[in-house]
Amino acid sequence: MKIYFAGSIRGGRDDKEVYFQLIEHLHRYGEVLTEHVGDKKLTSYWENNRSDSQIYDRDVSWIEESDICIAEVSTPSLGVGYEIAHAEHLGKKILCLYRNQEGKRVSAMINWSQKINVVTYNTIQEAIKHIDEFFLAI
Ligand code: 6IA
Repeated sequence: MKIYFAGSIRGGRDDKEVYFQLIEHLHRYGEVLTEHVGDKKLTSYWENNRSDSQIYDRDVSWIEESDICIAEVSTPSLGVGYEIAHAEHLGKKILCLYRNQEGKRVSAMINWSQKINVVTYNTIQEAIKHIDEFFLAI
């Protein structure tokens, strides 16, 4: 099973610890193609010397080769939204995890797509339970 995990990079790294923990958990289900999303040293400014074209081309081909796309969408990110739409267009199974936050709501474009499974959570344990249920159901 190849898993494409999406999480904010230039959109902001406030949830990097969450990404890291979810990716750790996803290892039990397969190969996570996008480990770097959970890299705690990666900031929205400093990346390595990859050009945007290299990032784009590699990520698009990884989405194509993945079996499943899991996105943590609590921190809004243009790139994550793009990846979700691309995965949806390719007919991939998609799970979006959104942490409940006072005064905020997940984008209607994600929440209301009939092809995307959107779940909300309060704790990492709840998010992990959602992931387990998702894998049980597929
Ligand atoms: O708009 P954002 O930067 O927040 O978009 C985040 C999404 O785009 C993530 O889910 C990634 O899959 C993808 N993405 C954005 N920047 C990179 C990147 N930078 N590398 C790979 N995917 C990226 C270089 C990081 C370096 C450790 C190789």
